[in-house]
Formats: sequence, C-alpha cells, structure tokens
Amino acid sequence: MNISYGVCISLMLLSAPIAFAKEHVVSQKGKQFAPEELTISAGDTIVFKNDDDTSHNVFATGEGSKFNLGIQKPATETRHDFTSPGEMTIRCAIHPKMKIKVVVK
Ligand SMILES: [Cu+2]
Repeated sequence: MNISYGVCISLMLLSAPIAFAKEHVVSQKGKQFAPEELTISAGDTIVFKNDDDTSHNVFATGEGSKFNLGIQKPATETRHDFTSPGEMTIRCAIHPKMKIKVVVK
C-alpha cells in the first residue's frame, strides 16, 4: 500500500471523534469541584482531576446517569462519558459537601 494513503486514513480515524465530542476538565481542589456548574453536550466527556493531596471518589446516582469512578488518588485523573441528555448532581463519596451540577444537552 502507498504510504501517504495509509497516513491519510490514520489521520482521518484519529480526528473523527474529536470533531463530535468535547472534553471538559473539572478540578477537585480544596475539597471543591471547580467549576461547580457545567453545561455540556450529549457525547461529551468530563475529566475529573484531583488537585488535592487527599483522595476523592466521584459518583452520581441520577436516573440514567448512575456511575461511580472509585477512589481517586491525588494527582490522578478519572473520566466519564455523558451519553444522554439530563441534569444531575455529581458528588464525592468521601466529602459530602462536594458537588457539581451538570446539565447535559
Ligand atoms: Cu472528595
């Protein structure tokens, strides 16, 4: 196979998902989410960064948006894909005061 043809196909495959889904970064710092409200589109991903020196545990219990990302150590990332529209409050299982409202359009 022609090499430039192969490179072209690879680039198309790599760039395809980026055109439709966005990544949103949410920080966990000082035992708070930042931002504390976020509107995204269905298909988008939220990357949760732990910028604290304590562990966190991101989870949600809403209808159609149930997930638990597990214990997350400092300086690590977890991520979740939001596939269907809705509104939810995402919390930390370790720090009950931590919450972020997410609207998926
Ligand atoms: Cu926490």
